[in-house]
Amino acid sequence: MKFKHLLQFSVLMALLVSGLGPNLSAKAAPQSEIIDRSLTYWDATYTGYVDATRFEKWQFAFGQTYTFTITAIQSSGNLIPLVRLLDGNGNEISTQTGSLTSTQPAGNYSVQIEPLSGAGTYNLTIRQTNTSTSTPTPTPTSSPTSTFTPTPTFTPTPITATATPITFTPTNTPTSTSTSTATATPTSTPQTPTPATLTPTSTPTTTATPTATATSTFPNVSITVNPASVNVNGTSTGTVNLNNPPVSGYTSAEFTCTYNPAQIQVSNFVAGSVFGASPVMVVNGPASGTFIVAIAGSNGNKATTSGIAFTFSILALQAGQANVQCTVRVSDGSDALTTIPSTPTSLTVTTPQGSLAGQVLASKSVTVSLYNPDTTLATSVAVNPDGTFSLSALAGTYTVVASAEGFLEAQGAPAITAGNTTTMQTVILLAGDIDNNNVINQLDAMTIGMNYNGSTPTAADLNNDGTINILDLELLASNYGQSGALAWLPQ
Ligand SMILES: [Ca+2]
Ligand SMILES: [Ca+2]
Repeated sequence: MKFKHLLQFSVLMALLVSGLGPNLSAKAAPQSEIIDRSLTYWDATYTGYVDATRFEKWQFAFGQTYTFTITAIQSSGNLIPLVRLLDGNGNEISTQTGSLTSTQPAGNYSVQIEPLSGAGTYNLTIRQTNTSTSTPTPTPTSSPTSTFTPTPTFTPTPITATATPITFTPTNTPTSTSTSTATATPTSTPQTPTPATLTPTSTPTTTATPTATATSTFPNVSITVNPASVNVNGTSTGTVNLNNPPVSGYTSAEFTCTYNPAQIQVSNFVAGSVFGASPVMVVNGPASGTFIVAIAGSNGNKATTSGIAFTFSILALQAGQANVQCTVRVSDGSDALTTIPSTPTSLTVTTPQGSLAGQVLASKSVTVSLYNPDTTLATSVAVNPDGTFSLSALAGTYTVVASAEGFLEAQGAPAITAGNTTTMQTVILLAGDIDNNNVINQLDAMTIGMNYNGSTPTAADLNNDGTINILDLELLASNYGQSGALAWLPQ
């Protein structure tokens, strides 16, 4: 954690002397007003606003040489900030878009922020980038005070800190049967934060302890989908549960829910029983990824215990994680709505896949390749030593080819269906097509003769023992005259 350092106490005095009047620069457009401001602390974040007619000049002073980086980052609007470093006389030292780094000796300076284009607010920081030769500047060690006239012995806070320590409210509420251990303590460090770089380092995690010894008691909503994973075009049911309503009960609840309409379709909203018999329910939408369900207990019925508020149907359209989240407001009958926490859900949508399996026997290593209808290769796999293989592919019809060097191929056209395994008949490849022209004939035998007792070409070593000889010729001869791919059928 860095601490902010006082840049120079004298800058405040300089400001008092210079007053608040505009200090026009030769760099400014004639019609532009320049607002003087002060840049007093290292690492603090200052906010400002500039447009075509308003520039801001931040004064600061160094008591020694510093290497530093000044950064202006647009925080609203379409502003592209220009950072202009000026010396004590208003002469330009350096100008960069967004950020600049410089080394300057003791003296008075200012940084002028102008729009390169656009207009809007920005966050400005000055950071010391090289402290090796520096005498440490005073370091804040105690809590801030709001007094505007600091003395070197105490430590004011930055004038404007845009990032304040964040207090987290856990959004993942445990389900009704789990221990509520969502005691995520926000790591708001009591030491001086570095505003521009303060990022929450701890995400509140809800540990659903299996050994549930207590039940969450705060009112909340949880959504579940069953099944939690479906294929494209599959369906699931969403259930929205209202948990732990107060004993005095809720008279109604409103669920404003969102989802990605490219991924899922929702429909068929059915009221549950948490509001008792015959609740009155209306549904707005679904449209454009949003629906609103409003349910009120009829004839004085209230939701006093946990239960199902409503269910809905989900049709999966596209693979991925489909989230459904709701903002929930409840009424206790006193004509006011209260928002209660709601835990979103996620439906896993998978692309329908199936498997192809089988066994191919040959004395050489075999590859099984699956081709799409357009003859492009979908996938391929080397068979196991025992000839078995299994591969996965999207549902569809393919051409499957089993091939081995020096062997005629086997070829089939299996259909692969989602979630199923299509098993091919066991096939024995025919040895002898050494030149791979789809026929076993005298030309293949000649290759064995020409390379007799050799080891290459390996296609001629049909029994895969490392030597081309009579044993290979035997294999070839047993299939002599065969041609074409073997028909390979599913079981
Ligand atoms: Ca051949
Ligand atoms: Ca051999």
